[in-house]
Amino acid sequence: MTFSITRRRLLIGSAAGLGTIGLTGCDEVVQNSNVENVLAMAEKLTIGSQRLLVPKHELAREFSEADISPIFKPNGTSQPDSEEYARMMENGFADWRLKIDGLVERPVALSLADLKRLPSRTQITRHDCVEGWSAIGKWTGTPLGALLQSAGLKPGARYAVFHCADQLEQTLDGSGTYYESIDLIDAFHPQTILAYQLNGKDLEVAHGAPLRLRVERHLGYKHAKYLMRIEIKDSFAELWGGKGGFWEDRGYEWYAGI
Ligand SMILES: Nc1nc2c(c(=O)[nH]1)N[C@H]1C(S)=C(S)[C@@H](COP(=O)(O)O)O[C@H]1N2
Ligand SMILES: [Mo]
Repeated sequence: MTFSITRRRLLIGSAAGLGTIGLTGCDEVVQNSNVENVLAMAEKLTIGSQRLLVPKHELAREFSEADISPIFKPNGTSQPDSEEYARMMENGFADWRLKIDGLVERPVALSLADLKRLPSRTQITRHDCVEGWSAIGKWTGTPLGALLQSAGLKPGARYAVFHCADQLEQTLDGSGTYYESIDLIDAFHPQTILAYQLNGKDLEVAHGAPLRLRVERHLGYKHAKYLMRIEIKDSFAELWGGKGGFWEDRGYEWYAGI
């Protein structure tokens, strides 16, 4: 059962290749000292006031099919306006690739079909936007932890940065591009998934097609849509406004725990 898998078990055994991603059998893989270092660092991150209040792997509430909202309001970008995105959309995202790079042993570029072949998780959760609305939806996607485990974290890895396809603000230097970041504790949380389905259907463009982050226990703006690249970093201080996200650079909290 997925819930019983601890972060330690997920982190140990990063030597596995993509084909062998599975949420069992980690114990058979030789322990990797780099990964143990990462674990030690990640442990330190728990020393935040919110983290002392919320056990790190406590699950967000999950609902039943009957609770699913009839309408899930799209918010923020409802369609990235770049030509590149339009071209990918036209052929059903067959040419889209999710890059995972930065502080990883094995950078990868995954197609939607690759992601769909991997073990998935489905969860019915409530999305809370700071603008004052909520909606319950059923999300299906690939657990992020398993992907990072497969890519292999390098020493110094502390954050996953999500680069999106949309520019929410048109600026010449690209600083208006939507991006987000989470720490490794949230990256390895069992409900943190890269979702390609909402309510049993491929994601609509308005909800972030072809892939968006679900990081339950966090406010809506952390759930980056239109994912293009996940960059593993030791710090986000040098990136754009330095606060770890498009909205964070404009004053929102980085740790948007609910
Ligand atoms: N790339 C991108 N991701 C984004 C946004 C956005 O504008 N661009 N808006 C955020 C906000 S504020 C919310 S509430 C949710 C909305 O998700 P939805 O459109 O599926 O309802 O996406 C978040 N992720
Ligand atoms: Mo939001």
